[in-house]
Amino acid sequence: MKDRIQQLLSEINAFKAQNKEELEQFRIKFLGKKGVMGDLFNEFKNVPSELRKDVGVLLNDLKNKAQEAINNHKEAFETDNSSTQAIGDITLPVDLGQVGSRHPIAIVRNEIIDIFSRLGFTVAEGPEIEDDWHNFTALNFPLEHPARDMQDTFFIEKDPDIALRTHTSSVQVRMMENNKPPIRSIFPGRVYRNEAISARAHCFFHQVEGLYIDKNVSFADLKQTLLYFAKEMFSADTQIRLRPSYFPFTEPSAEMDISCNLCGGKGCSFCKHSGWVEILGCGMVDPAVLENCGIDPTVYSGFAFGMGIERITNLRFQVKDLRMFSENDQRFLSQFKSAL
Ligand code: 2U9
Repeated sequence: MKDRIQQLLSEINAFKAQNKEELEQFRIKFLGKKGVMGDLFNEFKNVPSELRKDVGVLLNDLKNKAQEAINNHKEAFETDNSSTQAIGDITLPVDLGQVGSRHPIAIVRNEIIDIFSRLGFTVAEGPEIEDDWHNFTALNFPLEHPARDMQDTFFIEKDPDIALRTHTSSVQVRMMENNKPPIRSIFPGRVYRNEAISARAHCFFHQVEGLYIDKNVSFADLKQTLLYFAKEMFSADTQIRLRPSYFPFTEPSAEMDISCNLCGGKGCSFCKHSGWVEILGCGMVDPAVLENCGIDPTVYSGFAFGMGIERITNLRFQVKDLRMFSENDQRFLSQFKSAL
């Protein structure tokens, strides 16, 4: 029996658990109900009386050693949380847990800001709750314009009218009122419209608008700036085309298409087989708007443009349903980790 005790003692001294499971196996083997110590104490009953004292001391010593080994491991595991994985192997990959990612709208907004920064545009922001002057009147919206209707705009107060801004053009008005040309800025932000929520519409969305006012700014400057933007945002072989349009605040006005970035302009279901997709509106700032904002239209001219960030994001990432952007669903959001 003494030999057996010696052998078990060596085993205890050499014991090193790699994890909590191994430690528990060790505890069960030595101190568990049907463990080694139980067996030995049973056998102890048959030890001749002249040896009992010595064997008893050895047995108690063995039991204490086993308990001591368990206590030491427990302490080590408690101070080192990674020990559930392994003690000592520092080459194992670290578990970083859940790392967040930027929202796709923020990724695209930042890219747009980067591109225009390279052309010298600064970034300006303004209030989301606006008065009638900055959201409508200064921008040449006639009194009977449908955007002024309760059905289209979220009014907070009436007479004087206060509303959630319907575009970031209101920030452009503030920029012109408070600064002298040259002005070269972009205006990112959230805007609100009273729409029934569906895959294609929401009661809020995000815009980036832009403004360049100086002496001799021409439509050629507008075209070249927006061509540069399209090539940087999509690909170097992207082409643009401008179609005449109408906005109260620009004259002349245009809508800009890019060659479809999915089929390369050959025609596909995304571009409805036209080879072109609309991405923004633009134009030369109406002289009456310049005057409203305290800028002399006989000295200065300028261009402006506006785009929905959701639309640009759809083109970049093929997100089909607008609601995905505001549902906060991890299965959707975590797909943009690598796009940062
Ligand atoms: C001032 C003068 C001119 C901004 C412009 C557009 C054309 C335009 C839409 C694009 C998609 C809004 O997000 S959208 O629905 N915008 O088409 N925006 S020109 O022109 C301005 C703005 C402010 C003082």
